[in-house]
Amino acid sequence: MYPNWILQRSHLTPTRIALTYEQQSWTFEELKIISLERAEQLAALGIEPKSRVAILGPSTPRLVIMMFACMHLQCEMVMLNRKLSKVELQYQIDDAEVENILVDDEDVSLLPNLKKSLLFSEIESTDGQPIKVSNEWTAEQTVSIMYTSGTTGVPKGVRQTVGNHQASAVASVLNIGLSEEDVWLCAVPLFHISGFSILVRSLLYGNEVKLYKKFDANGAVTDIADGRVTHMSAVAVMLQRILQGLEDRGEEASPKFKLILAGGGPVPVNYLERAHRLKLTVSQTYGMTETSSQTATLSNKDAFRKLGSAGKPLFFNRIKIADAASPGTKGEILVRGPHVTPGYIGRFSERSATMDGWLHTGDIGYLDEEGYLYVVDRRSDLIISGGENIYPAEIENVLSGHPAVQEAGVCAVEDETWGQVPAAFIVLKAEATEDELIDFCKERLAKYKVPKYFYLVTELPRNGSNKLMRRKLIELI
Ligand code: S0N
Ligand code: AMP
Ligand code: MG
Ligand code: MG
Ligand code: MG
Repeated sequence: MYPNWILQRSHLTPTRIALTYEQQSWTFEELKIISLERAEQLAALGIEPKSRVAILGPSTPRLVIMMFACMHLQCEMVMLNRKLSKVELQYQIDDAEVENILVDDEDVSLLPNLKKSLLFSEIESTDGQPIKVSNEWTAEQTVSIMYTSGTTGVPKGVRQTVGNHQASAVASVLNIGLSEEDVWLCAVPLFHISGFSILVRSLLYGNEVKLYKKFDANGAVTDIADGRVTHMSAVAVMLQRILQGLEDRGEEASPKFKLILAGGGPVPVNYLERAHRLKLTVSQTYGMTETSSQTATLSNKDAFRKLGSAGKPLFFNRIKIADAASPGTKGEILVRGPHVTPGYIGRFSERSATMDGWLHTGDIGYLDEEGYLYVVDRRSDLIISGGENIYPAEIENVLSGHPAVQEAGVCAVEDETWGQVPAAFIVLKAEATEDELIDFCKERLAKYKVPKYFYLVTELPRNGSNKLMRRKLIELI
């Protein structure tokens, strides 16, 4: 039996603080009451139980309540990334065949069309219709759907079920531990699993979430130095800004602060060393959308002894390196466990996410003699900029659509701020300026995907079978 997490948590610890945002807080019981009311309002507006809805909005309590309301209705929530272009959002909305789009008033202008959308303000001012909310869920039920691209550049909607999320949250706490005073700072987007998994953990553990509308290094440094929060999830660029902030202020992490869970891409070892000097525990984690967050996480006590490692697989999970006969051998990272997605929706719904029960991540890594995972290279050609994934093919597909472009190749360039940024190599067949190409990309791609560098070349490096060799592009600079 899987309980409705919101009802169960409110039943167990009604008066504990669940959520804090700016100067306001809500207990679990308050969140339950408001989210049930919101569910009745959604029902009155025709949102059917178990239907698929897309949700778009900044990280505020309004969004959290809307998500919880959808969870009461057992809807499948397609989490839309606010940074995407209208063209990219349109693709996801079409592919997911959502029945409704719920949008925060603040984000209306980000949406491609308004036909099926409902504003948060409309929902909030509607008279509710009584509904029967189930206090039991099933493991197989899809809670959330997040789009993630593949090597072809075509995004796939990944299902994250009740069973996936619950296994992930339980495995996390078996590694990290829990106390009643724990407060998790959420400054990563709720549309990513990095952020949404914080809400799930809060419901299962009964701990407070301090929510930021957007990442603010200054605020995070204060919260960490004062011990106002005990945990935080971050990507490398956020960690760098926090370290800089602590160093500039001459402060250290409070002894009450327990750890920063750092993931979504590699973390430079030098950040980990700086963190150690600032008494800031950083646990690297290896996880992804397809695994509803962490698969392996370094435990606090190993944080320095195994510097650079993403830790051991969490309790229910297994990690295997393809074709590795002995420790230290590099190969593709394969993952198995109850947190692994059952598969995709939309045009990829027929495709299984696993082979022989293993998720083939495409990432390259090795396990040391003690079974600690080291991730050495990411999945084929994937570019990670500030924790956001970019597949070269997404950009190449767009650029090839420009009338003056004969062909295009994209690869990663190391970047001081973002870790990596995309660079485009272009063979022109007619005249076009860089500004024209940038504008063309901006209309079709999220801003962080627009190449930071454009190089005009006479041909692209290809192998004998005419396949683009992206790793050779960098040599053309
Ligand atoms: C790093 C962030 C916060 C940077 O955003 P910031 O500073 O707020 O930027 P803006 O003010 O919005 O914009 C300013 C300019 O910067 C550009 N820009 C913004 N972000 C990027 C970017 N990523 N790359 C390149 N450029 C960027 C804007 O376009 C703007 O440009 P101008 O000035 O020209 O207009 C922000 O990027 C951020 O929030 N990143 C993190 C996203 C994230 O959470 N990723 C993780 C996704 N992966 C997963 O969820 C799986 C792993 C996972 O679950 C996990 C990950 C981390 C920790 C824990 C876990 C876990 O397992 O639980
Ligand atoms: P996403 O699809 O946004 O969930 O991103 C997951 C991808 O981020 C993984 O497949 C890896 O390529 C990369 N990644 C996550 N954690 C780490 C890590 N600790 N070290 C290196 N790369 C990572
Ligand atoms: Mg992805
Ligand atoms: Mg900023
Ligand atoms: Mg983002």
